[in-house]
Amino acid sequence: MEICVTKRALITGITGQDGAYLAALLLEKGYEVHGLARRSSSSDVNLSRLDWLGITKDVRIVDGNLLDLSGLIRTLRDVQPGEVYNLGAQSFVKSSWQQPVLTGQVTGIGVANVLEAVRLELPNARFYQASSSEMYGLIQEPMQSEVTPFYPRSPYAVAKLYGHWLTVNYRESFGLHASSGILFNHESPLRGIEFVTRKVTDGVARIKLGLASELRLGNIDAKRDWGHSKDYVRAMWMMLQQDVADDYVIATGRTTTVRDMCKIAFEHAGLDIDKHLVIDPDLFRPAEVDVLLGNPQKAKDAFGWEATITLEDMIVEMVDADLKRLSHLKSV
Ligand code: NDP
Ligand code: GDR
Repeated sequence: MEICVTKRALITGITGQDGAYLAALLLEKGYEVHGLARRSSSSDVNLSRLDWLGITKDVRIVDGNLLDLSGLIRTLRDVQPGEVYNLGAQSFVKSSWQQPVLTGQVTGIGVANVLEAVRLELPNARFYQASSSEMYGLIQEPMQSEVTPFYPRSPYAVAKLYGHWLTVNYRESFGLHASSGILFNHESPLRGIEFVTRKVTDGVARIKLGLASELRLGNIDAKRDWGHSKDYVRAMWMMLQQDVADDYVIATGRTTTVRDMCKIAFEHAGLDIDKHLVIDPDLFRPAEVDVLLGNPQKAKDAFGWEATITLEDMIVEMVDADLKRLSHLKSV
């Protein structure tokens, strides 16, 4: 294992899925890890994912918000990180139609705030932006790479596109070491319950335990290129270890329908999908991204990154984790 004792990182969005896995990876590598997190009225900060990974006590939480530029500047001044990972966002695509302005502010302008704070306070720090395959949207090409044109299909994707191009622009305008990772969907047992993989694995676990009888989904013909968050946070770190900053697609190179992903979960639990899956028109989106399939060749050539965890293994891990999590509620 590589140890770099002098390295210090700041992660925005540390309480989210990727923030937690990235924090664990950096701690393993000997980093001092600081995480920006916002407080809520019910708890100081949502530490449940860091708790799940057993790393809460090893991470230093800084109170802050992506909307507050002065707070970000002060945080960078106090923490002096060598690497800044901007993972914070309103990240649920469907919510972005309900909250387009908030999504624009947090997911778009939030990037400008972090980039400004880096430019003004720590221009030598390395910066990572969490860009998204959603930016491709209504794509024209069968496989998406760094040179595929973008056509965003949701307020979320429009906001991400702003953050992506601003990252490119700050690299070109000010010489910042700023990289944008165009990451395709990635999941884990720490995935938010509103996203389709976790909704499915949680739903299957509930049906198996007798706590529910059906699972309601929207468009199950949509296709996604799904990988595991653990693999994808490794790519973020690798990007910032390169001498020259650049943009990279991170994907598995395989696409699967929501329907086939569901089948893996139902089969693992020994359940008949046809008896439980219900299609609910209310769950369809105002505009859909029908198919995503990424080409990660550039990242493989530049720093040897490849996905190591298959969709099947990941869904099985997620179903088992949800069964364990819910077992105390089992109906008798
Ligand atoms: P999550 O939704 O799990 O985490 C989002 C994080 O952002 C949470 O820590 C949340 O904090 C924080 N956050 C939200 N609003 C603010 C704010 N105003 N100020 C500070 N922090 C805020 O997302 P993931 O971990 O799945 O994704 C990480 C990043 O990668 C996101 O930017 C996402 O858009 C992007 N991405 C994700 C992909 C995926 O498949 N997972 C693929 C491509 C890109 P809180 O806990 O308080 O809500
Ligand atoms: P996505 O992920 O929108 O791709 O964004 P999500 O899991 O929400 O949807 C994937 C596909 O499944 C279809 N679907 C459903 N989705 C949800 N959430 N709930 C349902 O009931 C349902 N039924 C069908 C959706 O229509 C869609 O086609 C994720 C987020 O993590 C973004 O932040 C990230 O940028 C992209 O992945 C890459």
